[in-house]
Amino acid sequence: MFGYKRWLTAGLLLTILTSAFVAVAGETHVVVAKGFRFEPEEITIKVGDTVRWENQEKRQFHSVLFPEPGDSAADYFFPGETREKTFNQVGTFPYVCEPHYESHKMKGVVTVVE
Ligand SMILES: [Cu+2]
Repeated sequence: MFGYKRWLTAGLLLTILTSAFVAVAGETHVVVAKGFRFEPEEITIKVGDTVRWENQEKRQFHSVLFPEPGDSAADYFFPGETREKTFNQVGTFPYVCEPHYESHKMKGVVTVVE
């Protein structure tokens, strides 16, 4: 007779638990690429957070290159485009804009804490 109430309660609990899980899944932090700089150049985030690089130039491409296998030096992103990376380990992770490191010292660092 009250079966549906249990079902609704279960659904409500599931919704709450799912919301909690999403909340701990991590935040997204924006770093802007503009004027041959990353802004902010240094960012501190928590484990599980994501950094999203947004190219806000008028007509200049950039890249986000971490010194690790799998990152392509030629992965340029253009005005209006973004790149994202999720960090699941504590540490300090420097990166460069590969085509503009020599000429403009275009670089940044992501610090990941517990
Ligand atoms: Cu660049």
